[in-house]
Amino acid sequence: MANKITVTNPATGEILEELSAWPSEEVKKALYKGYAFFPTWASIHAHKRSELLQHWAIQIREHKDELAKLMTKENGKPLKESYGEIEYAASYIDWYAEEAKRIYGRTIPANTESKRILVRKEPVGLVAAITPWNFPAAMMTRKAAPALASGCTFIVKPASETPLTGIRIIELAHKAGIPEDAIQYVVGSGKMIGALFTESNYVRKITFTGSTAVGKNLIKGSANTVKHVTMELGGHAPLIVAKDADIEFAAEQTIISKFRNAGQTCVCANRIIVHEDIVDQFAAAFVQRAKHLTVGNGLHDNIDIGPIINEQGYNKIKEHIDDAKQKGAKVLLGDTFEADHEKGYYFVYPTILNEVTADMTIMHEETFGPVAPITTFTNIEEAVRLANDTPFGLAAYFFTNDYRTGTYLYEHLDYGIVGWNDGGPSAAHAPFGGMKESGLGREGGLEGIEPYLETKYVSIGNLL
Ligand code: TXE
Repeated sequence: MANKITVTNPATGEILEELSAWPSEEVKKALYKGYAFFPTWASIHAHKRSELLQHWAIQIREHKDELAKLMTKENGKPLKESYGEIEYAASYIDWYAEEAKRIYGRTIPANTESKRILVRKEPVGLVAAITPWNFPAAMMTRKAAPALASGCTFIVKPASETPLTGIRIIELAHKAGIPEDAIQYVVGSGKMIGALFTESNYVRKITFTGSTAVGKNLIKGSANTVKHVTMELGGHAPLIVAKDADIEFAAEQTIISKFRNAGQTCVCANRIIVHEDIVDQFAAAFVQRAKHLTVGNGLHDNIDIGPIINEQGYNKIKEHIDDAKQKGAKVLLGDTFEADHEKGYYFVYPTILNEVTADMTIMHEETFGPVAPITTFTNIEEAVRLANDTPFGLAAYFFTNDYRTGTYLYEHLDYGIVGWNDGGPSAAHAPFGGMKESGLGREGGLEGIEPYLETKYVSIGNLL
């Protein structure tokens, strides 16, 4: 039913909860509340806001067992990854609790004795966020924490597949003492709520993580009221293994980058580009590790790869594998599935494809699944050409122990995040985000608070 959001466990198909989608009048009321409360929240001094954020992080950590289980139930990821994400989510709050106290202005020397010029940083206003299902906690806190830290009020629509973790985290914000109108959630379809958010004059900023197609719509929708936008969209990460790389280390890191969250991450390695002289050695080391990865219900012990989020995601993964096989790719591992369309669960075993070529869909579209396509290069310029041959520009990885090759690569890769001998570079204290069609703006680090601030210049005259 359109007015119900049915949350299921993707590992079993079991219904976890049915939430009522909010009628548009309720969503509008919530937007008004956030708008009306903004001046109050913005005027609370920075040290107090910082303290409230710290209490929120404490609440999240105190409830980590409950939150991690809830996340694994609704998203499917292995419990150990859910625990990791809860800590990662709290780390954004830690970071922005500190940054709240470091929002500085400037004074500019005037060109006459009778004037003074000040530059102030002020919060933009009510921020509306739309978050995805692949990281139900961290994608929310990395938007909410800088918003609240800077003095903005915040409202979020969590992904319909995984709203429960996000809702619980917001309840914990209230429990920590953050006023209810400063941070709110709404429940409903992305399309309906997205339109209400973009049309609303109360909202000054939209922040979104999700598909490039939806991101483009939100940018268009925001144009009418000239809202600020931060967009963290799809990726198609290349992972280059140079001839001189430590092959065992590169294989180990590729496992982390590729198979975390069943390959359903925007930064996961999607195109593995290996020097032709070492491809057999690398592929053997990679397969050797991948074949030990266990697949199953993330709540069970020792599971490495959980289910795919839904049938749509599963079908896309299958199509990419079938297309690659038809066009001549060799299956080194996997191409194995366990699905029950009636019950509604979908598992894909780690799959490694070799001899992948540029004409295959998997080389052009984000697969969002545990599938690793391998292709080769002959010289480093060709590796860069292959890596940059995409409209996306989120994350790229390379493995080399040669500093000249490494320097050439990080200078020439058109990506917002580059991992050199590092398959997992994300951190709350670093600016995360993409170039080209992977997005606008950065989240995390010093850069992550700027998009929530306006710059006001005050010129004071007649002082003599
Ligand atoms: O994304 P959507 P989906 C990519 C990935 C994946 C594909 C589709 O390739 O296979 O997108 O996933 C809300 N207006 N990523 O369909 O639809 C939706 O309710 C406003 C990459 O799940 O973009 C959810 O809250 N909002 C990505 C959020 O948008 C709308 C993470 C994301 O869902 C909307 C997720 C609309 N018209 C998918 N339609 C990443 N960057 O990590 C949906 N939504």
